[in-house]
Amino acid sequence: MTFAVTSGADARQQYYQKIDKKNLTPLWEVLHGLVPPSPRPVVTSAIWHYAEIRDELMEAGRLITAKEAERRVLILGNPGARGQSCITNSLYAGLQLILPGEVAPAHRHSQSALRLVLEGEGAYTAVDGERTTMRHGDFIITPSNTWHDHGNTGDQPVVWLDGLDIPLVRFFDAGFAEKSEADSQEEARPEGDALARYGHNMVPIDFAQHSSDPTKVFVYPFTQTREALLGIARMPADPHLGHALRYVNPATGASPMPTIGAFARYLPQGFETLPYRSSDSTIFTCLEGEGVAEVGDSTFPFGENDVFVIPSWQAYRLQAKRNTILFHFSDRPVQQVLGLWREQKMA
Ligand code: GTQ
Repeated sequence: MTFAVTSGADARQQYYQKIDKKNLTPLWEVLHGLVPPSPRPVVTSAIWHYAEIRDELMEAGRLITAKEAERRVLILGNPGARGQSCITNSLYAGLQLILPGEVAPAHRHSQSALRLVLEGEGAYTAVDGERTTMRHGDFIITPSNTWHDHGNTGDQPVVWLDGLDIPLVRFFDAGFAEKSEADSQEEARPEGDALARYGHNMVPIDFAQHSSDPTKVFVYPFTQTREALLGIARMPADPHLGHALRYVNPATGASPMPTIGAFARYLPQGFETLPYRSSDSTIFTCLEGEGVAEVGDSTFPFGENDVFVIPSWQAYRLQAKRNTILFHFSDRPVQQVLGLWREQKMA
């Protein structure tokens, strides 16, 4: 026996209005949006040219102190998700300025953060009682719930890129934060201690770590990254990626922090990647050189310290006009552990 559907569009609309009062909605009106054949990111591709925003950042330095602001940061807000303080659906990025003599007071939060130093020397980040001096291109992390403060003991403004998993933690409603009573942490270990203990392909003799724990190494000096990239460049590059490396927790091989993956690439002058896409929306920064990113209908020429974002599953190509080093970060380790991550290397 079959049941004939007799009612038309009006009857359906009346029905939808009626059930809405009981917080019910029909799946069949939204199914294809909920379960799309491939990702339909809300965020768009975009670029921030450092030379065009540096003046605004320095102006913020005349309007508010780092201490008053707690963190003097201009958020890089994705134009497709205005007002949501995110650069991708899952990640946040901003440019942080700290002027000579200033401190950004100690606090901790469940959100994980990375820093990539763009301009200036003489600042430090302290993580759980150990300071590290910040130099151009250094990749520094403050894993979930670690105490951290920043200071500038030099004579130049220092700027770095902040990358945090703020939207991801917001999605889970799992955000906790607290301020320290002291602005700056007491030094518990001398600078370089963590790198010496954990960062030389060795770990303390009785040390064991779970694969999802963050790394004890909290600075990845650019001198080492650069040396590694140039070292592998004596062999042929991957046609889709160039010379590409991934930052790891050296004790486990996993991502330095469980929620944010970080990567570095070297593209020799004249190198052009073949089109590539992956399901992790990705934030790129150019540390050295210059080039062009082609994504969809957009062409983004980029130079040193420029930041650009490629949404999930949008094919892109990179061309290097000079020898170019790129840093990038994304939520890839989260997608991988959930079995969601995909990539496609295209012809
Ligand atoms: O340095 O702790 O850009 O808590 C945003 C939130 C930086 C930080 C940001 C933060 C921080």
